[in-house]
Amino acid sequence: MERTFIAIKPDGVQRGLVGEIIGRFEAKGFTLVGLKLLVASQELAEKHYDIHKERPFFKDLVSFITSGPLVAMVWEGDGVVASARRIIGATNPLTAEPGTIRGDFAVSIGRNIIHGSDAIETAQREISLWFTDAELANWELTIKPWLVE
Ligand code: D4T
Repeated sequence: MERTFIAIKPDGVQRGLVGEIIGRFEAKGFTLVGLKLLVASQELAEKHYDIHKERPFFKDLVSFITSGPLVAMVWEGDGVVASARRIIGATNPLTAEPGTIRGDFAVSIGRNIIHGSDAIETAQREISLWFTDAELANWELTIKPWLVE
């Protein structure tokens, strides 16, 4: 079953949007299989954003993401990786569509509230970076027949 890594960044936590964001993924019909609140270490943040290490915003990005608690999650469901990206909206919140999380709650690219894996392979890498196997629950929604034909 497909899984994706979602993180509510320190700005989303500080702004009291944890419940709202989790609610959107729950209401959509995806399954929460991993959840924890933590302050990311410098090492973890640098590994997570390794792909951006040569970019001018890398230092600020790592410093922001380690600046306070974030909520790390793994969500499961058919097509969850691409669907979560649509629920989240464009990287720049000013161009993110209304109805998306960034479109509804953010105005700045450096404070865009939430992260979601951009591809299935990225999701696998990020899930194993942030979670151990023992921290992930294998379970099925009992209402699944009401969600999936
Ligand atoms: P993440 O990875 O946080 O889900 O964001 P995206 O997948 O939507 O966007 P990204 O990888 O291109 O950027 C990662 C992260 O860096 C911040 N950022 C990005 C920034 O501060 N300045 C910039 O110019 C860009 C491109 C925002 C998200």
